[in-house]
Amino acid sequence: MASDPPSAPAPAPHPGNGRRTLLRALTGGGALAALSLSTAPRASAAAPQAAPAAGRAAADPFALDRFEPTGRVREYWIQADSFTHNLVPNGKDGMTGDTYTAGQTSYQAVGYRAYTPNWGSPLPGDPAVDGIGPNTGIPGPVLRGQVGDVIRVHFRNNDAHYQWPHSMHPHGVRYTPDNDGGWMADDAKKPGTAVAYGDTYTYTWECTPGSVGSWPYHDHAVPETVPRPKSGSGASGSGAKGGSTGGGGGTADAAGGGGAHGGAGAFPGGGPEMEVGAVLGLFGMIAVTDEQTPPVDREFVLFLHDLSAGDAPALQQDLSLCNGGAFVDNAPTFTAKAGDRVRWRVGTLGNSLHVFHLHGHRWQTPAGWVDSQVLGPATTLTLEYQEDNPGDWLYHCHMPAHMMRGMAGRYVVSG
Ligand SMILES: [Cu+2]
Repeated sequence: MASDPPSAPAPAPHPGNGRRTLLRALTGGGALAALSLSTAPRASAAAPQAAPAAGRAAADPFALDRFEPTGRVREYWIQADSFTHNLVPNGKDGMTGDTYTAGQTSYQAVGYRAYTPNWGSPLPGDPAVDGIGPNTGIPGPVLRGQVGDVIRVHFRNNDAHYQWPHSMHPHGVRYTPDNDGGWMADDAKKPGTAVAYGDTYTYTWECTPGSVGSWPYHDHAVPETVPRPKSGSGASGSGAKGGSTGGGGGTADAAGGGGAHGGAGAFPGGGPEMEVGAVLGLFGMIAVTDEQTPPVDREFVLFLHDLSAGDAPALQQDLSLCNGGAFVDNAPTFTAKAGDRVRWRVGTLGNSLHVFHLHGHRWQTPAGWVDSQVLGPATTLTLEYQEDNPGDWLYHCHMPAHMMRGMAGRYVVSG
């Protein structure tokens, strides 16, 4: 919960074809700085009057990414909760017609939820463009700040099921080592890196000019091993569609190669794993804006991630997920209407490359207009456009195996 309501977005005029527009749809903040440098000549040619990016370091990679505080503190009370989660709640793959029982697609999840102060009670979902989102746990609440703001997260570990230590590690914002949340065996007592079940920790993160964009946050605590069923179960049984666990089958994933813990390809599982909490659901989005961030009518947060029967033995097969849902109508259905200014914040986690593809729409990048973009693990894509194409559209990962395992959803635009 933000102690200061987000101030009204400064209605800076949309900079048309200027440099900033060209930079709007880049992957991540780090990539933004690098790419902006390489594309500056073209952008300058298109808009010679374009002013330097006020408040951001994008134009000059050696410029100081200085934190100049606004005095605003965005305060959140976040809890890691464990719960039973069904990845296919309607029991059906809306694209192929295949059906599933709840027992085949449910597992013990852990997710971040936002609470009232002192973790009193869960906040209601807030789908507004400056809201926290559904707050159902996967993904966690959207944490928001403007340049110069401090994001202060009061974290409590309430993972009653696994009772593992957890943490919160942010990307994109500025933080000191005590606010990093990344556990290392050679400094195992480092504050905030392994918050025990029942314990709390407060993280302080700063929103610098270089923080503008979309960034993941996720569990980065001690490696843990998912408990196995006592006797052989059908968890990675034969015939599971697209299955890659059990050490046998190959996978169509370009990013294969894992396998350190006995699982094949993109889906590990079977031994101690760093970030297994994030695999099971402990992740969310940080959204940082500045005066140049265009106001929008609709904003969608989408995570492309996956879950294997190796990491969630109750599953019948590996699933590829959108915000904790597999297959059309289980993955989120996003809605807009013609004329809306729309922003997507797309993030990824896991071991695979994903290709975010949106039917019926295009967005601008330094390389030109696109309708698909490749994302590696823990990278993000922030894209904006004005909606002009009513219809019942698909969004999906364009890696065919991922789409078949569930990484597809609807985007419905009314006229
Ligand atoms: Cu994919």
